[in-house]
Amino acid sequence: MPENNVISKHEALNQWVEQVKELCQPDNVHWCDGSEEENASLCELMVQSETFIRLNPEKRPNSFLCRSDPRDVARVEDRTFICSLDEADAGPMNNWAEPKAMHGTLNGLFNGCMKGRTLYVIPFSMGPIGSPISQIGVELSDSPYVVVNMRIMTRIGAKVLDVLGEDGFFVPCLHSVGQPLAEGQEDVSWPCNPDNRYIVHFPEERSIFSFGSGYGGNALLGKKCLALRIASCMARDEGWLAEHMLILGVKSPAGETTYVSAAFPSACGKTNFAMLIPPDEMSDWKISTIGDDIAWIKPGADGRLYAINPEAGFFGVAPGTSYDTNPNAMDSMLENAIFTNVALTDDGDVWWEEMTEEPPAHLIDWLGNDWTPDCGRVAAHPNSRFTAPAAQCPTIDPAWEDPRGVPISAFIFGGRRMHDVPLVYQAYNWAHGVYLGATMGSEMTAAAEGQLGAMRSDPMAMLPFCGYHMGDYLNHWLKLGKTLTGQPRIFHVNWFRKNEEGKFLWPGYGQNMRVLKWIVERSLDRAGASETPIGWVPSISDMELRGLDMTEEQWDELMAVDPKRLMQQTLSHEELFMKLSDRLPKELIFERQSLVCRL
Ligand code: O2Y
Ligand code: MN
Repeated sequence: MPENNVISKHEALNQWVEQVKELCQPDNVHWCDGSEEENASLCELMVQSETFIRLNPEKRPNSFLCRSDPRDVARVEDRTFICSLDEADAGPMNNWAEPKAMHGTLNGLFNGCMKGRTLYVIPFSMGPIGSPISQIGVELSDSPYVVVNMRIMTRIGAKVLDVLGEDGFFVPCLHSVGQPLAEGQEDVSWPCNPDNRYIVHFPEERSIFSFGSGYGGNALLGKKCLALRIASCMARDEGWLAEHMLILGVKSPAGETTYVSAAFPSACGKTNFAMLIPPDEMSDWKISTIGDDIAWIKPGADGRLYAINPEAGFFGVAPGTSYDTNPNAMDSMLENAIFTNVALTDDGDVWWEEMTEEPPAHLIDWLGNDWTPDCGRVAAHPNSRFTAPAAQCPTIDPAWEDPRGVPISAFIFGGRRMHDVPLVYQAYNWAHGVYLGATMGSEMTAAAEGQLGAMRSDPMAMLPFCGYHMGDYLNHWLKLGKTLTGQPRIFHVNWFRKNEEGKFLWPGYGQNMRVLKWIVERSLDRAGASETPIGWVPSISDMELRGLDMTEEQWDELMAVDPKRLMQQTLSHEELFMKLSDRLPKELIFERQSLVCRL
């Protein structure tokens, strides 16, 4: 590792690093400066240890493939804990453990857990360095894979320590793969401890501990742990929003950019939507990307909401991503990218399902085995990922690092719903919009746990990511809305409706631009709509459908609402409402009653 001059003047941080060193007993401590040289040296170290495979530099410069332990391939919701002082504050949707007892458990686990390894100190900023909306974290990790991924996903290094100064606030994040090495013991390529995983948040302390996993959201602690679970608690206490939302800009032919933020449950195409390319007939409209997963949103002095993307990269699902579905994502990962659990081609590049129409004749699959198209197995793991710098995205918005954030004109909620839910509709007002967000959900895909096709209720796509009681969270949304003079309009979309033959009624992808245009124009009071029991809906004449081969009958089928079925659906929210009943805002019960009456 190259020598560096990273020196922290922050007494509390230095003391904490000393304490962790005593407890975890690493062989070395390295303070990360975030430099190119440091990154190159860590990548080379991982090539030597066979954690990384260097990809063909002519095809994919400065990029690496990594294969995880097959037992460590995704977030682990059942091992994720919110340790609030009062169990009731964690709410019924989170796993809770008593904080003192959990600290005891963690102390036992972390004791000596870094023997034979290096402890990396990773100061990171969520959001542009120095923005008033940004937050600083420091992750202590024994995984070099975490360092190089955090370097893409956040802003790391000495410049963060400069902002932190002598007494700035930071969120301490302690991570270990949980596999110490005895004297002389050889390491494995992906150390982890799958039988002993703990992803733990202490909301009052604003601290995070993660043990036993090296993968994604379990280990890159700036993402789901800090930017959503801990930040949602900060946002509640300080009057802002930390949301599982993409942010995009829509530039009209007149050159006016309107920003919208959208929440979809995990694996519902957020990255594709954030980088959408309009269809040919609408090529005078442009989409720009601020972020694909998380939004931090604060009220401005003018009564509007302003959003930043706290992240600096994309940790996107690889399978299904292609030059057909998302050319901008494909271009974002042309170089300086890390691929986890995808397949390796014979010429040293990567491949995954649906990347190309024809699969290569031979691959090495995500488990390191030979693979051929007829072998009956997938080549890439369904949750395999690319880590790519946001700055490499061709549609990245010029204001994506503006420390003030961008003004939000509309919120969009959506899910994967095969039946009943129309393509798009607009809430009557803020409280109705919060009700739509609260009651949103998705039908489970094969990749998700649970019964195929069953509805999973996922309020505002925050079910796995809200660091406190969901009833309090919805109340926070309602309260915040009342303070705004420039409330964003709220919409619900469903790209996934099917007809009786099981065929999609809407083409999706770039064609979603047509829906976005209506949403943006409604937000600016420039588009028509009809009032219906569910909200404002576009008539066929309100939508730009030029070039899309869609008949009036097909449009009606796409937008149809069967009052009986909708009533059933509305009543099925009872389960969620009962779960939250002790803290469910009365306004939402009122919204439900009003909907029932309208139906
Ligand atoms: O499986 C993981 O650890 C990644 S989960 C993830 C990654 C990027 C963006 N969103 C998600 C999610 O689960 O919502
Ligand atoms: Mn996500």
